[in-house]
Amino acid sequence: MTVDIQPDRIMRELAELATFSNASLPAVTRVVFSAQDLAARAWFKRLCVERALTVREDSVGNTFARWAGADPDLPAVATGSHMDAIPNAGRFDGTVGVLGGLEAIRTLRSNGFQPWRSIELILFTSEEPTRFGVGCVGSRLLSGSLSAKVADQMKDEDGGTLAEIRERAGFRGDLESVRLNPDFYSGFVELHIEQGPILEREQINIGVVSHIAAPAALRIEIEGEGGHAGAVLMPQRRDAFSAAAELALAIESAARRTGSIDTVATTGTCNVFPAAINSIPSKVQLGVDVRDVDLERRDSILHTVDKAAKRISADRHVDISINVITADAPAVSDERICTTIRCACQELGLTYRNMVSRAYHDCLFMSRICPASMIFIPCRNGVSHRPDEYASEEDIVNGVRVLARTLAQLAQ
Ligand code: HGY
Ligand code: MN
Ligand code: MN
Repeated sequence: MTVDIQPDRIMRELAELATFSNASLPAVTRVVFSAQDLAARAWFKRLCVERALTVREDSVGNTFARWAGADPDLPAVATGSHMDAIPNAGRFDGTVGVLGGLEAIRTLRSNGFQPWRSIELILFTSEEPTRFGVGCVGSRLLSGSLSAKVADQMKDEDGGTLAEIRERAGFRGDLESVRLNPDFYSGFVELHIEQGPILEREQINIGVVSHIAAPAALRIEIEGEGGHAGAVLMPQRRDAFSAAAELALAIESAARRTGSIDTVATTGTCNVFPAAINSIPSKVQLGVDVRDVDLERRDSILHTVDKAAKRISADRHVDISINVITADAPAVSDERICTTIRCACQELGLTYRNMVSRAYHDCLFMSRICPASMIFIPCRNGVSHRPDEYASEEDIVNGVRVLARTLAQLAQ
């Protein structure tokens, strides 16, 4: 089966999607349920309707575009990704999987392919943790990995709850209804940029994702004592920021010391109060991200963070509280789907290799309810979550061609 993708169409759509943003190009900012996100969703739905796909949305805004198969009662094969983007991001993270999925479906259809199983393209809500502090909200709810009640009470930095914000965005109904049964899909494949340097460095066309690393997110509150930066002498201080800095360094050194290159830890956010140059910080809030492909090693870091916090709290007479926001298990891809992806690469004459995804994706949660895997394409210098994130037309087209063949094979 020939799978001749129209490069200019998907490149044009990726460029158009990048304009739905609160940043000036090449940067993209598209926070979930912002006006830009809602405009991008409406644009995407129009594309799906134009392609005669049946579109539905659930009560958290996950959007499903279905190509009915010859036997519509069989569990469908699914693909998809996200369109929300963190502040000052690039334009390929997530969007290649959403528009690439649409392009794969259009191409199969125009080549006269008729799937036996339906093929469903999913646009997941809130893959990025930007607004509610939790990543993959849509796919967590869909897979039963996040309680509907807890989700609806999640708040953004203005104190708005998910319940209020999704309602305002037009997504009503009980969040419980988002959850899908484990046998709802027969398989899921996500196309995504690697967000790392390996494929480009090794000059390999396609990554077949065998594992997705186990992510954890912590919110750490440190409370000391404020005061005048000139009048309070050093021995009397209980400086919350100095304690936070010591803890951040302890977290970094714990990740460096596990003996494995697969352990990573990042203190990504730091809010200081009252944030005045001549006032000793009385409160600090840290956002910490810890990951590893090995669950035990990832959890050993969480344990080390806890111990370091107790030591620093005693040494510096500050209070430290750690709130584990999420701590997820890793995902192991389905071998049958990985083999199907590898066969597609061979048929297309593309080089490929197995690899770990160090970023998390909606596929991490889809793997909780159906066999799943991912197709990676190279991105320039491995850069992502930055305006200079870039994937070439050739690599995007390769990824879409492999996805199209894989979906066709799985939908037989
Ligand atoms: O953080 C991640 O791994 C994903 O890009 N949201
Ligand atoms: Mn991302
Ligand atoms: Mn992503």
